[in-house]
Amino acid sequence: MSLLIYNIGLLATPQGQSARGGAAQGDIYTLKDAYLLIRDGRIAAVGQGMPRDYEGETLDAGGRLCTPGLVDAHTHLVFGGWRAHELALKLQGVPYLDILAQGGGILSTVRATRAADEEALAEKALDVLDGMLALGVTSCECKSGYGLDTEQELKQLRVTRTLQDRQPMTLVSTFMGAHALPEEYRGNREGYIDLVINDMLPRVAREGLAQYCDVFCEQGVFSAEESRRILLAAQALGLGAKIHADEVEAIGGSRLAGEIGAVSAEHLIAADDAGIAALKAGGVIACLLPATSLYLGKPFARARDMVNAGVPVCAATDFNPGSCPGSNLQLVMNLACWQYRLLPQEVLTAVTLNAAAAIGLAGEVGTLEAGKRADAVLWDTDNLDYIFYRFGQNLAHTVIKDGHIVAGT
Ligand code: IZC
Ligand code: ZN
Repeated sequence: MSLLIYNIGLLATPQGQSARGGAAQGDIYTLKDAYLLIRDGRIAAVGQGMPRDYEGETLDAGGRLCTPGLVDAHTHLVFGGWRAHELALKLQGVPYLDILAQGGGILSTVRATRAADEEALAEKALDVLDGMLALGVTSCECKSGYGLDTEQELKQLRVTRTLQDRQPMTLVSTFMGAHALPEEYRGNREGYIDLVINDMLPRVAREGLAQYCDVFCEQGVFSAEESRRILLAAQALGLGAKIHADEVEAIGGSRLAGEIGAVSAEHLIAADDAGIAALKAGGVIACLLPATSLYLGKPFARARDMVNAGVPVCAATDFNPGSCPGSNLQLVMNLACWQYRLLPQEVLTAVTLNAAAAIGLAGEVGTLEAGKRADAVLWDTDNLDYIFYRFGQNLAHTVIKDGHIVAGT
């Protein structure tokens, strides 16, 4: 099986198999009048003009821009219900953490997720994945965290596993049992942390249901010390560590991420200089979620300072029913330019190579280079700036996953 995509007006891609920070984050390789030769779902060659003696299927790119397939490194994809009933409260100024403390927010989604069967959860998630694919997203991370007991967390993770066989996108699964304290453990924090560490984590690891473990390290949710215990236990079982850090309050999450060598730290809205230095020292990728800042009416993370400090920055949607009920990574790309003041080249790396690295896929996807999986997007333009300049409609023309056209024409 081969496919030659030719007449690419501009091919633009980061290069390499690991996250890029500092000046290297904006280092994009470009090639005009390019082709992409695909064999058996992988990139066989990238070149200019036409390859010699090619016989096989072809696709005329029509002079369009071609980039790597996008990677969404942070979603809470699988859940029951929505939280539209909280909209009026939010508009009246009730803070996200107050709604949670009153038994709403995440806990509302926990009730709806527990009540849903696996097929209903899967169909709902498939619908979202379809929309993401059409926008050019070819790999995606999915967190659990709406079960909050062993069977229900495993149920959510099993749904994610079945989704891999039901649609083309590459999925990476993250266990997030420490997303909130469930209502039945109110007044018994230790009991729940013990359940996460001694019951959930070993089962998740044994059944191979997740590659990463994430914790919501936040005022009133899990403290830095509790997060440390959970993430160290996860690492001891071979899972990579991720942490929701400094989303609302800086309570030590970014410092902890650096100390334990987390793969990524998420949000970082409130991260200070010491937090940024800790990320740099620990080789942690900053996974920033600007659509959540927009939706919560919060400040935007200090992305420019992070890039300048040499921290590799990734940008993702945070798709979830509470703080970001939208899954449009193209909007995130636009926000990353205008709210973070990152350049198009830096943002392209943030949503491809650095995002791939944040979910352990940098050897496989995230760049257009020989040997990698053939995940690419042809855009409705011939230049890179355009896809960061326009916003509000889908600019992807054709989406290619593992060498197959999966969306567009
Ligand atoms: O359902 O509110 N921040 N977890 C931490 C979320 C947002 C998801 C949610
Ligand atoms: Zn999140």
